[in-house]
This record gives sequence, C-alpha cells and structure tokens, in this order.
Amino acid sequence: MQWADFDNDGNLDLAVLGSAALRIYHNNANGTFSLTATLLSDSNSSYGKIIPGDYDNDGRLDLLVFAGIAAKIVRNNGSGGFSDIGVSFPVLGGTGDWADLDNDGDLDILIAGVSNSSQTNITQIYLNNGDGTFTKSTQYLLGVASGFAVLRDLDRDGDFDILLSGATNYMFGGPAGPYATTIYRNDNGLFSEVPSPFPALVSGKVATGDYNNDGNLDVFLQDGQGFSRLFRNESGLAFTDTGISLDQTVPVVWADFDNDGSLDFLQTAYVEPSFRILLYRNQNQTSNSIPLPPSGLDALPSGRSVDFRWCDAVPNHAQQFSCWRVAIGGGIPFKQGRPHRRRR
Ligand SMILES: [Ca+2]
Ligand SMILES: [Ca+2]
Ligand SMILES: [Ca+2]
Ligand SMILES: [Ca+2]
Repeated sequence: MQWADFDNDGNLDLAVLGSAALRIYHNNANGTFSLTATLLSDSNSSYGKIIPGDYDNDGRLDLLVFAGIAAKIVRNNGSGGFSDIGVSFPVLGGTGDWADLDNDGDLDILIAGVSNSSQTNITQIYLNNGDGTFTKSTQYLLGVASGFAVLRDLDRDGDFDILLSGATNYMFGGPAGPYATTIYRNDNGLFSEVPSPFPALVSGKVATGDYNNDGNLDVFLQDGQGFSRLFRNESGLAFTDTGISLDQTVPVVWADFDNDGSLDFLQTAYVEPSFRILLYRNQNQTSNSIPLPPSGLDALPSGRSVDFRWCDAVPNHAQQFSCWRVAIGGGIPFKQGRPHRRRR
C-alpha cells in the first residue's frame, strides 16, 4: 500500500497491491475514495512493493511496482488513467528502488532478487534512456535475495548510493545463506563497494532518516528475527552502532509525531494480549533548524513557471560542487531536483 498525490490536487491518493491486482484509488477530499484504475491483474502476488516516482518527468507520479513475477512501471497518464508501459524487470518477488543514478535528470532503477530466468540472485541497475526504455548497466553488484535494496545519499555528496542486504545464494526451496549487507558508493555513476559497517542480514528491513538532525542520513536495520539496531551516520560512510534497539521485530517507520523537529519511531506489533501501536519518542535535543537560503540563486521566469538554480557553497570530498535545479509552475507543481556537477 502506498500513499501519493497522483493527480496533483494536494490530497494523498492510494495505491494498493493485492493478490489479484494493483488498484489505485482517488482521494475525493471528503473522506471517501473512488477506484480509478485496476492493473497488473497477472501479478499473482500479495507480497510486493510500490514506489512512486516520475520516471518520464511529466510532473505526474508514476509507480515502480515489484509484484510477483517481475517488476513493472505503471505510468500515470493524467485524468485518472494509468497504464503498464510494458517494461519488465526480471525479478521474482524482488525488491529495489528508483532514483537518478547517473545525474542526467531521470529516474534509473535498481532491482534485487531471484532472476526469473536464471533462478540465481541478481542485483542490477537499469538506466533510463528518457524515452520510456531502460538499458541494463554492465556494472557488477552483489546479487541478493530475501532482503532489501535502496538508494540513498549516505555520504551526502549529492548522488544516490546503494544499500543492499540479503542472502547471496538464496534459491527457491534451497538453503538461504550466506548473507550480506553492503554499501556501494556512487562516484559519477560508477559504483564501488565499501567496507560495510553493518551486520550481514537476511529478510532484513531498513528505515532511513536523520534522527539527530546533523544532516547525515541514519540507518535503522532489522532482520525480523530479533535483531534491530539504529546506526548513526557520523559523516561520509562512517556509521556508529548506537546500541538503540526495539523489542518488537516488525518494521518501523520514522516520522515527527510531536512536531518538535526530530524523527520518532512507530511500530505496529502484537504485544500480549493484543495488537498495539508502539510510539517511541525521540528525545534528542538537537533541533532541525531551517537551512540557510542558497547563495548565488538564479531564478529564471518563463511563462507561468520559474526555474531555480543554485550550487553548494562548499565542495564535497572529491572537490566537486553539487548544483541543483527545481522548476515550479506551468501547471506542474513540482519537478524533480536535478543535480549537476562541476569540478573545482
Ligand atoms: Ca510521470
Ligand atoms: Ca538517470
Ligand atoms: Ca552519495
Ligand atoms: Ca544523522
């Protein structure tokens, strides 16, 4: 299940992946929802993952769907219409993410799981060609199944890195193991594995957020069998095990429930004698201050839209500046930030 504003009316709509299909419901803004689309009726899976994103940069959120026999893209055609674009990424019950990995302004795709042709573990990048097609990258990444693969800027240098975890030789009906949890750092679209600060997990879950408001993305890991731990990102890719863990094994979500500027945890879990909602309040006292406005901001009006462009004031460790571009207006309320690079 995934909330997202598909029609850009300011209200969150709902996508639900079930055993028979993907269904999309429009929020009527009066407490009711209307079914607007039913797709992927061959998905044959109640297990899956739905990730919203605008892969074609038309200002409307599309969906990357990991459902049963493959991962697929469902395009938001506007006016409540959605369609399967016919692209299929070959993982059975897989997982993954999408983000702009090569900094060309469009969403690329990461998949991980069991290949639906070779029946072996794969982790693969597919680069967005900008025309509705994707090209498989030749970069080698450790194949994992029964885990997670997410794209996050862990070293805060303006590009998305890979965090993945799972069984490295999992086969259906066979032994699940050994396991791994690995980071790949993104350097101009090339990925290199770095020594992992995290324990090897299988059936792992990950939740990321900046719990101590230092600007570095922290990582909460769980394995569903009793392990849970919060790792603090010190900077770059150096993480410290905080020792903070939770009693329950179900996945956590992060959100600032008490509006004090710091992220709290929520879990739903069975605690004798009933299901409970468990809320963990973050007592970290570091406030999440409003960042300084960007210096050297260019605002370029064009018709009903404005194009904002700026660059970071200080370079990253590779002596590169990340530059950003955000277009607002013209009937398209938000367009994806687009980082560019220039060297000192
Ligand atoms: Ca779109
Ligand atoms: Ca891209
Ligand atoms: Ca990065
Ligand atoms: Ca942090």
